[in-house]
Formats: sequence, structure tokens, C-alpha cells
Amino acid sequence: MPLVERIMPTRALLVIDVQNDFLPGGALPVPRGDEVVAVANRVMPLFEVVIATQDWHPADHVSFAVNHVGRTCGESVRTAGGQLQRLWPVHCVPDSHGAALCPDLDVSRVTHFVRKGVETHVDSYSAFFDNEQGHPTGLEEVLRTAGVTDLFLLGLATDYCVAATARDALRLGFHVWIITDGCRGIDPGSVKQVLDDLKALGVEFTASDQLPALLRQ
Ligand code: VGL
Ligand code: ZN
Repeated sequence: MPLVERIMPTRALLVIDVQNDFLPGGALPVPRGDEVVAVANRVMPLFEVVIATQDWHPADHVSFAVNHVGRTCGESVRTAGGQLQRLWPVHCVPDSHGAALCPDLDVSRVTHFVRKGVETHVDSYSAFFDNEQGHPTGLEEVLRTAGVTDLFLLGLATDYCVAATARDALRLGFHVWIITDGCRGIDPGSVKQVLDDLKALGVEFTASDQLPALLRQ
């Protein structure tokens, strides 16, 4: 026995926005978004702490194009808080079918649920803070309380909520891994650039089939 045992980092899995509206047939479908569900179900049993996030917007949310006269999806507006806000179709309205987690996701493995984007006037791509970095969602507190140091991310969408969550996690001092085959992006053209930028910031990448060996280290 070594005199001082190595303290094992505590890992958590973040399952980001695997909600009906982001799946094929939903209001804001991520191409092949449904393919992340099987990956999530396969890796959840490897973690003691599993957090599922949900995008959760009131009907009058600032990110919905229908709430801006004369604007359409894909355009951007400047919000009162100064953010450049991309406009989206109505999605993830509380208690709608679209806001629900995918029925094929094994939620029995989820230990905590976090909702984001709940305020009318500001969006929240990150699962930690809104886009003005104003209000925490409570996720950091959950992770600190559990003693988590290493975060593994998968879900939707790579170029929006997964990326924003990874950036905030790094800023907060977590060791961040993205499970590559467990993510899908909205804009195919931008995903590679987003992943390159995250890599430069210090995010690490792993395929789901490498995870059991990685977690044994
Ligand atoms: C998301 C666009 C709008 C996401 C949420 O989960 O990546 N993207 N709202
Ligand atoms: Zn949203």
C-alpha cells in the first residue's frame, strides 16, 4: 500500500438536451440527433453521477422568432442585455411533448435534472450559466457537492449547448471530456471549427467505446 493513496477524481456524465424537439420530427431537429440516445444509454451505467439537462423556455422566450415582429428563424437580434441572439423555432416549452426527454433515454440512470433557458429575456446554451453569464442554473453546486472534478459530455447540439457547457466547465476548473460519438451538431459546417476551438481550450475527446478503459485508469 502506498503511504498516501491516490485520490481518484470523481466523474460525472452530462447528458445534454436529449429532448424530443431536438430529435428528428421535433421542432428544432438536430440531424441524426436520435443516434446519441443509444450511446447515452450505454455509458450512463459507468457513472455514479449522471445529470440530464433540459432546454426549458417560456412561450414568450427571446430566442423564438415568432416573438420578434418581422423576423425569421436563423436571423439574429440584439437583446436588451446586449447579446446577439440567434432566432429559433418555438421549442422546449415547459410540459410540452417537445420539452420531454426522449422516451428511449434510460432516465432511471439519471441522478439529477437541470433546466436552463427558463427566463424570458435571456437564452442559456450553457448548462451552467445563462448567455449573459448572469444566473447560475445550479449545476455547478450539484457537481461541487458531489466532489466532481472530471466532466464527460454528450448530447445535443455539439455547436450550441454542448460547446457552451464545455467552455463554462473549463472556466470553472473542471477537467472536460467530450464523448464524440455521443454528440450531433446543428450546422454541419461549423461543428469541426467548434471542436477545434474546444480542443485548443483544453477539452479532451474520447469515443464511447474507449470510456470503460479510460475510467479504469
Ligand atoms: C439548443 C438551440 C436552441 C441546444 C437549444 O440544445 O443546443 N440549440 N436551444
Ligand atoms: Zn433553446
